[in-house]
Amino acid sequence: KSLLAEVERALAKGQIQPWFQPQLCTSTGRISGVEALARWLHPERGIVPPMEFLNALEESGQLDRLSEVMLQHSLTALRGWDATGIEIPRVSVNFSDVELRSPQLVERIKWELDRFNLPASRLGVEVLETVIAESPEGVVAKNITGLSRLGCQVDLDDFGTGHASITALRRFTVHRLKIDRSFVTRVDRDEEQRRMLAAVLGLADRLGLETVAEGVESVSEHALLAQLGCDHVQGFGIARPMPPDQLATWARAHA
Ligand code: G
Ligand code: G
Ligand code: NA
Ligand code: MN
Repeated sequence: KSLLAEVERALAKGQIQPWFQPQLCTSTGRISGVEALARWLHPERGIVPPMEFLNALEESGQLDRLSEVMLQHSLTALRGWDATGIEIPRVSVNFSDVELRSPQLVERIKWELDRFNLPASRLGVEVLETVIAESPEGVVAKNITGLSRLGCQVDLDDFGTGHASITALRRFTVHRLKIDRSFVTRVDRDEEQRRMLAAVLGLADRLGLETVAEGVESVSEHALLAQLGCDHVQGFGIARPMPPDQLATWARAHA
């Protein structure tokens, strides 16, 4: 049987769900948000990472079904954390370029937020830097502006690898740059790497954008990022992505 048929069945059965990875504010040390990352909880194969099924869904034009599931599970998790007094300011969901070209995107997200009775400020949207590098005008820009007007925070993912121009950064209403893992790795041990990172953080600062470092794997990387003025940190060194109940336990212990 084909991978696609299997993925579709898994989606329908609820086997594909978000896990959540926390982001910490470097100045307060508190949780500033969580990123929702798709996981296929396969009955035989265990946890299947998104790289193994995203392509199949994209090729068959079904990424919108994934984001529907991701959005619904993420907002459900947020309501659950709220109900038990765990402060998670925001959950961020990844949207692919395909979805960012959907004319119904903003309406769909607004409808889900209303249905869950959550303000748009509780939802973050992660878009790849390549998305704004490719299409500075048209429906993608309209959607990003629309989401921003709605009150969602827009994060530019994998920043530094996607060749977005400074002009595009200004034209699109993005709020935060997620600095790609490749700029963060070994930053505590490599002077050249540190200069690159400082340059990216300087650029973000001048443009009035907040920064999130991805792939923070050690205490010394975390400390250096804080020292260099990076606003938020995310990575295995803080916590791995985890299911909602584990995230709750982690957040409680961390508070
Ligand atoms: O979680 P992991 O490191 O395996 O994720 C690998 C890639 O898959 C990352 O680039 C991440 O942005 C992407 N990804 C994870 N979940 C989703 C999702 O729900 N939708 C989309 N479009 N991409 C996702
Ligand atoms: O492209 P995106 O930023 O969405 O990718 C997020 C992916 O990166 C997640 O799937 C997550 O599993 C992975 N990830 C998160 N933190 C770390 C880390 O500290 N090191 C590495 N190697 N991968 C990480
Ligand atoms: Na992401
Ligand atoms: Mn990224």
